[in-house]
Amino acid sequence: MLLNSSPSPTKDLEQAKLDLTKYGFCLVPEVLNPQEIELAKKRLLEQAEAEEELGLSFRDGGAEQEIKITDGRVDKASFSTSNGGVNQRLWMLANKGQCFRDMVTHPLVDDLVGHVLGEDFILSTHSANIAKPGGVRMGLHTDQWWMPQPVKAGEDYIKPSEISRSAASSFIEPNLSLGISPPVVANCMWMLSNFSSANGSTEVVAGSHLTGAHPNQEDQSTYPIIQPEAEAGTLMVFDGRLWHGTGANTGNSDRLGVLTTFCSPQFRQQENQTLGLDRDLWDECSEKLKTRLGFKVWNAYGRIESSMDYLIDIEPKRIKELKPNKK
Ligand SMILES: O=C(O)CCC(=O)C(=O)O
Repeated sequence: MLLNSSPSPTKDLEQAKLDLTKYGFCLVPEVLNPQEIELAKKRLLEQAEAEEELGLSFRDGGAEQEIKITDGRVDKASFSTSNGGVNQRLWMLANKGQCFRDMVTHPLVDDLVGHVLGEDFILSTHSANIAKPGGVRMGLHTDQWWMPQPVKAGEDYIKPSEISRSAASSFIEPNLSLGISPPVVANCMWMLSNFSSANGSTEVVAGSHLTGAHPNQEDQSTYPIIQPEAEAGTLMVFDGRLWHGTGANTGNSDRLGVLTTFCSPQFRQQENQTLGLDRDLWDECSEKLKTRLGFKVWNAYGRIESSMDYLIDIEPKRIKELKPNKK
């Protein structure tokens, strides 16, 4: 059932877990103190400016932005200011500052993401979204749109590799007698500025995580969308099934948010954290961070050779084609 109310920000973690279960999200205020907010903001804005200067900046959310498809592939150049992009996205934050790496291993993440996914989970994507004035609604979606729906034994199903972001009708109106999929993703939004409906606070539909349905991509006008208003330093944790998306920024200031998305260890990470990690950071990564980045073998998955290896190395020993010496 879709709800028309929002949980209040709370520092009581038991209440936050109840909120996550009921509403699909919770808000914990003052998780980052004023110094931590300033540090993360400074690092983010510096990085954003440098990426812009170097032509590396990724922009979306433009009202007139046209996403070009060339030879069946999305043209990367579509995501630029010259093509009408507005909101600036920064990816692979694990490489871009200690303040961001600290978010991945934060004790509240253990507790609240662990409440949704269990003890073992890995970083799927660590990104920032600077929602800028003029940016339009992203549109509601879930963070596990690719999750196969429950099916009746022996009946036809959508082949897993053919599931698309545009949500087939069986995803929009699922057969609830078959049950619903559990969460396999949980997301953290670290608010680095005050979030309001004017500056594009994340749109959410409370209770949507328990409907088994995905939002209709064509028409979202009837959904009871809420935009939580909260102070900088607040952490919003949400269930991967929750309908959500960036709101339109109709104000005149940037909304700064960092999204740390986790998935359970049997799913593919959105950013390739193990290949993408800056090699120079390896020696300073704690075992906990390495585990979160996906270097820990999970029930023999993610290994290179022996399934008994606990962590894989960043420069693993690769056993190549061999021949015995004796012959
Ligand atoms: O920026 C936000 O508020 C949410 C962003 C989001 O939903 C996404 O990037 O998938």
